[in-house]
Amino acid sequence: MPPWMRPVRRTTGLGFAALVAVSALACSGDPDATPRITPGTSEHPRAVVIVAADFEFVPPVVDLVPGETVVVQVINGGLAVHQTVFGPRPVQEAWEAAEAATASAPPGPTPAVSVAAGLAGLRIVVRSGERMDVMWTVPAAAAADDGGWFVGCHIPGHWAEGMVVPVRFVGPDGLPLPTPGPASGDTLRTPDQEGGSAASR
Ligand SMILES: [Cu+2]
Repeated sequence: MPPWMRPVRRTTGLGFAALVAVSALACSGDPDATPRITPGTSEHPRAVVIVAADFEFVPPVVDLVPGETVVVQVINGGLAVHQTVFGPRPVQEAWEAAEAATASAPPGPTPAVSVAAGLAGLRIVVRSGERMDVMWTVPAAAAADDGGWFVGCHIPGHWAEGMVVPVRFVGPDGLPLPTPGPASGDTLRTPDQEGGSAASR
């Protein structure tokens, strides 16, 4: 083996070890393992990074502290246009219905759509390969909304493909807050309610 190859091989080995360590952390799935959150403020907003792919979000759960100010950083690592809509079920349902009308739109920029005032939530649309940063203050009473909050993509078909992750509200102490029960009259199903498969609506 020529000498110049050795550093490469050693680097590869270290990289694998590091990857295993990261995977073990990522797979723990224990809510108590959530790193302690220091709530963001308007002067020092906390970064909340979400990667959109075709067709899923990372991370699988988004932690937020009610009342904190964050900078939501959405990175679109996919080929399609994606969006993050933060909000409770009525907000998700409003955008799903509004954007369904664009399903047959010709290729090009996302058509302008809107929902009723009060149902907008926080919606960030990001094109392939781009990143959008938006400063936002989480509503202080958000954790009390029936059915919980979600981060979803409502480009037609994307929610059903699995582009929805739950929000886990946590207190300033880093411990998850009690989750309210399911909302009555839900019309929008999350993939986990469909037995983990892509929903068909
Ligand atoms: Cu999407």
